[in-house]
Amino acid sequence: MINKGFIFDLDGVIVDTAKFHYIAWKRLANELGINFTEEDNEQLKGVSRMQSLEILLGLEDVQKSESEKLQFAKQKNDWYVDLIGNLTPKDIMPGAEDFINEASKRSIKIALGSASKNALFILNKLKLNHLFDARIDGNQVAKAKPDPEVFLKGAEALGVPKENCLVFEDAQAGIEAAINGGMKCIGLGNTDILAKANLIVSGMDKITVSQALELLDNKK
Ligand code: B16
Ligand code: MG
Repeated sequence: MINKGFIFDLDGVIVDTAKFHYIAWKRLANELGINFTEEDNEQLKGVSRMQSLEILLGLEDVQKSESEKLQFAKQKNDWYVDLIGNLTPKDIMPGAEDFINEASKRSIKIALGSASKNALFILNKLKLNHLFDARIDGNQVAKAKPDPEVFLKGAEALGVPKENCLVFEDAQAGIEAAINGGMKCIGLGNTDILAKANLIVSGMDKITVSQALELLDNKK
């Protein structure tokens, strides 16, 4: 039997933490006098913490020193960690846990491929840690999405050739990372934003493992 792997992004695929990222960035933006909307927040999805800060400051061309930037990123993260402290398994997005369980039962290897440095903290809160054969997060990668590093490391950690791996992503930067790594991907969410994905669905409860495998096996 061919060795196959599914690689899951975390924020926006398994749990909706985007709202908490938004609250924390908005609080920082307010302190800095920067106008920051939910639409602006879309640009931060899947993007690393420091790059997110650069995008936020860039909205109004605000210049800060490197040490100030590190301090702002730490402050935002402290607020964010407070907000996600109450996550429980009830916050798992519909269908995600069942889908991963079913894939495991069918001997598909499961990896996490997240930009977040808080990924393991979140997985533990959701009590999902045990479902993953490999976990690659923002602490293990040097290059952020759309660079494919996080997914290539995921495939390598699973011991599955990258062409036999399927990525599940909610962010444009993540879809591009999968494509840049030569992997097929399923986009979760908005069809306009995720247009480059091989297939787009509105949530993990809208796709079956059989359909995902069909996409992976389709050599086109
Ligand atoms: P942290 P993902 C990403 O997670 C988020 O989508 C993105 O909004 C966030 O800036 C990034 O993680 C870094 O998160 O500040 O917790 O390290 O979607 O790749 O799972
Ligand atoms: Mg995401």
